[in-house]
Amino acid sequence: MLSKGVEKICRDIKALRIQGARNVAQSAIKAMALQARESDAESVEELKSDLLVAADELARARPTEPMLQNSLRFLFVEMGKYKRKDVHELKEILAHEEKVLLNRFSANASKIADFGAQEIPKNATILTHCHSSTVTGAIKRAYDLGKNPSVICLETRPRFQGRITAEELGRHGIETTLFVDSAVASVMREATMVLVGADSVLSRGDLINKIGTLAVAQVAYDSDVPFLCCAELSKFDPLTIFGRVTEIEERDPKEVADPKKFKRVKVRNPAFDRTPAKYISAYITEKGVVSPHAIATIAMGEFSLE
Ligand code: RUB
Repeated sequence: MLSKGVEKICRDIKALRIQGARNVAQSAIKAMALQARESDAESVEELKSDLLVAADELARARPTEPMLQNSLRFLFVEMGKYKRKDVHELKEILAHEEKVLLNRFSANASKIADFGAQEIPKNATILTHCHSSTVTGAIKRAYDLGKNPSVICLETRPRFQGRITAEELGRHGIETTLFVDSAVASVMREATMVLVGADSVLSRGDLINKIGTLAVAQVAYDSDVPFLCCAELSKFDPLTIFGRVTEIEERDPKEVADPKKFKRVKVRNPAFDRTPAKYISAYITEKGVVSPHAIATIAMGEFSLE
């Protein structure tokens, strides 16, 4: 049976109370450990079936998140490596693997912050879109190293995650300015570089990220402003190598406009868009700065398809 705690985490992910690919993946791993702790299964088979139900619910809470799916897959692969004796032992394995994965997430975020900070020139103005914990980590690291960055945040309609970025960076002491999304073409000339996060990285090096990222990338390209993406390699979607087409999540139109006020208007709310590799100068990963054309090879070396 699904634990109440896991049900709540799924609801919070769907409602964007937990947002950003990394936070979603971290919460899902914590949810799996919670499911194991709270399960009253009496046999290993029962516990495994509880865990599969939880993993399925979590994976479906945000379908466009390879980091979530890869992390859940990793958990089951690791669990399969142990010779299980009883329910108690399996629960301990889950608790141990939760720690391993969470530590890996934070170590990788820290490495990307280091590589990202290296890429940020002194006194740079960085334009960013939405809220990526990986991007804010890199900008804060650059600031802590005395590079004096300033930041242009786009608000990111309809849920305004850009405001979360602006507030977080402002609190850190970084000079931050908030703009509406449609100011991107006007304000790009003030930017030294663009830094965005990733939800999914595809086999040809294309990027899936918050809706509006493609427009930012095209404007950056036309303005000769480098467009870099901070992405842990677990954002890579291995199934795109075999031709899987990434489906873009369409969220409730109510997030955009109240349907009662727009009775004869169809409102749509795609959550993400795809930025082709040709607009992307480089990916900043935990292994270093990588060209979009090399990212699939490097990512595939990092994790298996089991
Ligand atoms: C968030 C978003 C972020 C990526 C990367 O969208 O597009 O850029 O998820 O974030 P939403 P991170 O708010 O819909 O989840 O670097 O924290 O993984």
